[in-house]
Amino acid sequence: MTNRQVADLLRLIGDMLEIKGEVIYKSLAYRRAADNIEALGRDINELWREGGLRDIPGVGAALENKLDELLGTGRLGYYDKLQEEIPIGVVSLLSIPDVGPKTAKLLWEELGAVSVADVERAAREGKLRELPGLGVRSEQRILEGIASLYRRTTRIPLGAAWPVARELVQALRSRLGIQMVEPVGSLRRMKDTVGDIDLLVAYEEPEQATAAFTALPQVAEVVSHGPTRATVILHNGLQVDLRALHPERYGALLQYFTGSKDHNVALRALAQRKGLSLSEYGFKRGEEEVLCPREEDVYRILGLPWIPPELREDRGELRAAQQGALPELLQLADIRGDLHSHTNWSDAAATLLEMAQAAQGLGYEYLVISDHTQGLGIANGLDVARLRQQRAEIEGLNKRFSGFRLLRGAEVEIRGDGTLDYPDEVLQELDVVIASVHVGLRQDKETITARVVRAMRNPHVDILGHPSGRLLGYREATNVDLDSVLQVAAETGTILEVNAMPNRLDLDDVHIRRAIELGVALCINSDAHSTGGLEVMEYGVATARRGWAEARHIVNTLPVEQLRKLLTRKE
Ligand code: DGT
Ligand code: CA
Ligand code: CA
Ligand code: ZN
Repeated sequence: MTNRQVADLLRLIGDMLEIKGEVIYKSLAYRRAADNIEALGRDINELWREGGLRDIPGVGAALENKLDELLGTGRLGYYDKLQEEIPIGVVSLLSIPDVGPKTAKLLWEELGAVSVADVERAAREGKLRELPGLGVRSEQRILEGIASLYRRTTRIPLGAAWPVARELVQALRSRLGIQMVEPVGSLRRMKDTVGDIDLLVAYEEPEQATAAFTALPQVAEVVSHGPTRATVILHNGLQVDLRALHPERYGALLQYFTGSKDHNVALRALAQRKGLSLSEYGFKRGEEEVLCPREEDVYRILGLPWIPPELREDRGELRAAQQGALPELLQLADIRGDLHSHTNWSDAAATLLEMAQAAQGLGYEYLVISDHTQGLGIANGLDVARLRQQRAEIEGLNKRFSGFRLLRGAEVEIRGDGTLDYPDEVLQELDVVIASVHVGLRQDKETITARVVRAMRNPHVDILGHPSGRLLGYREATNVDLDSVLQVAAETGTILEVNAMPNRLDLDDVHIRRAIELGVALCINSDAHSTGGLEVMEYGVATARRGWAEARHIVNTLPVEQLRKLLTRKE
């Protein structure tokens, strides 16, 4: 289980206890522990193996026992018991503004409501006003709350959804020997956030597949279940839609459910111009059916090459396909190294050697160590003396490696006025300088843009880290004018980072594409704060693919000597 999953489960328990009517401090304790686990910055499983769970603020003996059970077995008896008392759907009522635990309990006990939709229906029928303590006004407020909830939509970061989908796909494969099962929808298109997890299965007996799916141990609640489709909520709160069908139509349905809607609309229009009609079941020419067992068939019948899912956003991919001008997209295997990582010299968990070994394990030829600098006190940033000590240790380690090297770098703070946190003579000693903004994020557009541009004009700055500063689902991008940043990057030869952390994915796909058009060099970095953190590279690569990136656009596909030459081009 990931930290996020553990945290979500603890929050869920907090909510359930509140609905149950337990004393409030119990719920608060679970929520506090959840926040601290999410903010841990290292893998809770590692901490657990080291016996260090009690180091997490808010985790005492009782919670330690529960976490021990959860991390060891993947299950929690306490939660299972709570679930028998309170359906997960009742907890989901708390997401309605103005509905607290007492009201949720009331709606459930009096009206049997186990979903937001149930409450909406009851409110429209005027049933809420009848309940004790509620009235016409509260009924109205709850309806308004539901409307605002639908507008707000909480989306899930790709990096949180993908491992869950992979696990489900594997479970279906091993249970039924189902071979044709794939994530579809925005997940297959590798969008930075997804609304839900969509899965598609081809099986001779579709009903068996949907039944097997709803019986998976990951499933907490079955929302709906028919012969060819099912919608469930998992223990971690994620919603999964599954469609199952006979294999002969798999290609057409795979294409349809991958989307996007806009891509599909454009594809159907193209079919119509060719005298065909295209639906999720395949093509029709008049009354004659043309089945598509493979997805390639759909595109082939329209005279097109297969289009990678990441490009299917109706952003010119059909025209490019018609002209034979689709990009040869970057692949994870093209990546030769990682240009941004942290160690226990600043705010991360692993040692230099551990990070180097993990990078070698991924087949990398190089890893840049880029710890935070002195100005970022909360991250234990390095002053110049410690930076030089670290450098000596890196040089010592490099003598022991063959076919791999650590590069000396730093993630240097861009101060409020655009000056950097180390003097130029120190920056010049480093192989790689990443300049990043971590504080003063709320400056107005003009100020923050001038600040970033000033840093980019420093000849020692190689890379601008996480350029927009967004944190998905948590913080909007800063006011920085990315168009100006892209222009200056092109002009100065500054490399822009695609930060692969699942809550960043920054630059995003749209700006990656724009950067490539302007001839700006890009790199994709994990920004790892633990050895496992290196593995998020795949999400950065996926985002770059959505921005039409080829290997030649990404500098960390270069062998180390060519990379080092490139890194001196500004100086
Ligand atoms: P999401 O879940 O908001 O991240 O986005 P999607 O793209 O996964 O959307 P979702 O889950 O509603 O539907 C999955 C796919 O099914 C979608 O990408 C295309 C197809 N689809 C769903 N509804 C429609 C529709 O009304 N028209 C067309 N053409 N395709 C649809
Ligand atoms: Ca979806
Ligand atoms: Ca869906
Ligand atoms: Zn960093």
